[in-house]
Amino acid sequence: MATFRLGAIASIATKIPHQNVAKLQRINLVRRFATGAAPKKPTSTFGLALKGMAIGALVGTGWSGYSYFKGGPTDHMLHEHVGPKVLDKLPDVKIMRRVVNPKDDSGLDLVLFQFQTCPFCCKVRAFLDHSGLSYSVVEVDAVLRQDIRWSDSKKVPILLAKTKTGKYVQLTDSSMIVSSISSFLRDKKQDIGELAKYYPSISYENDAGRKVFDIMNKYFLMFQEKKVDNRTKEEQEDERKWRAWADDHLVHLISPNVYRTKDEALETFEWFSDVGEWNLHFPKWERDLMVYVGAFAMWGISKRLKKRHQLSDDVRSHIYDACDRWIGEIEKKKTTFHGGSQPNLADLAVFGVLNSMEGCQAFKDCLENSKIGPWFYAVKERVLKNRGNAL
Ligand SMILES: N[C@@H](CCC(=O)N[C@@H](CS)C(=O)NCC(=O)O)C(=O)O
Repeated sequence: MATFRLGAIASIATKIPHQNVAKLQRINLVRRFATGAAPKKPTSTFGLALKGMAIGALVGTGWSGYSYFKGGPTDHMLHEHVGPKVLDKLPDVKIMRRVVNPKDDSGLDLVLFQFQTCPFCCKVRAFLDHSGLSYSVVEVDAVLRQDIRWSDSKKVPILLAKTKTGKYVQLTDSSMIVSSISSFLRDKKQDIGELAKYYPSISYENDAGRKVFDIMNKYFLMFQEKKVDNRTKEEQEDERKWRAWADDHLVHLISPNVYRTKDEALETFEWFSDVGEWNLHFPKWERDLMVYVGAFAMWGISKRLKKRHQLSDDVRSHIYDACDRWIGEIEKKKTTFHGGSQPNLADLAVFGVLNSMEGCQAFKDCLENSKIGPWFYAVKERVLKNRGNAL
């Protein structure tokens, strides 16, 4: 295997102490669609099945939610490293749409498993679109998640990428996806399957004594040749710092804001349904299950998330502050983007996270009450300009 460098910083995966990984990388946002009621009174066998499913979703996800919030014994080995999974062929799933860019010569044949409005998935799409890559999309049912049954990781986004051997490597975690594909694009002689090995999944014990997983080196780019990144070490560090801020801080402000009240939660899920075209991709009962169970559950869960992330009841003020802090950074640089005249990976991360709530009242309020608008639309313009054709 070739020797890779971690960007300009001389540090390799195995050299980062586990405690630091634990300290650096926080628990990710958990969105379990835990409880809820079906919208209609079931009368037929079909109705009973629907009711059964809703109860199943309630009990099953309620139990996982309970276990998550309670924390559990650490019955597995801690600090285990697990490399990326490789599939001989693509799983048998329904591709719902494709983004095709004739200029894409990457050969990666990407397949993205996603929820259209999940902030982590929006981040990945912003990056893929800005990079002019072609990809296929599988819209995963957020409640039943049948299309990722083949995967050990039950979170989205998941990206499958074709390796030089013709097999598909499974990339999990939005920041790992962005870093590994970005490293590949800077030097396409590399094999994405080999690159992915530099981002192993590692388990560690969080402050609550619970075993959690994270991906090592997820904000680092891997190069064989120094010349593929001409930026200074400080610029690269700054990019990593703000990418981590998007994951560790900004993203936690989304749920408490978009599910602030029952009505806002329902409005948000109706918007999810529209942009995800749930009425086209799922039977009506499944679409309704996702909207009503999802909205009700997330309204409840967002209150716990608000507490967990120590947000005051005025959740809007936190997101306005975050938007203005981000813009303040760019104003200091006196550039259009954080990356200068072009968006960098931090711009795309922050844009992607905010983009996930573009249709929600919370975003409209941000436009009115913070300075985020001009930067947001400038990034959006770049992303759309480079994006392939959506088919
Ligand atoms: N660190 C992960 C977080 C992904 C994540 O939490 N995705 C959510 C959707 S927004 C999910 O799939 N949650 C399902 C679950 O936690 O079971 C990333 O950056 O991709």
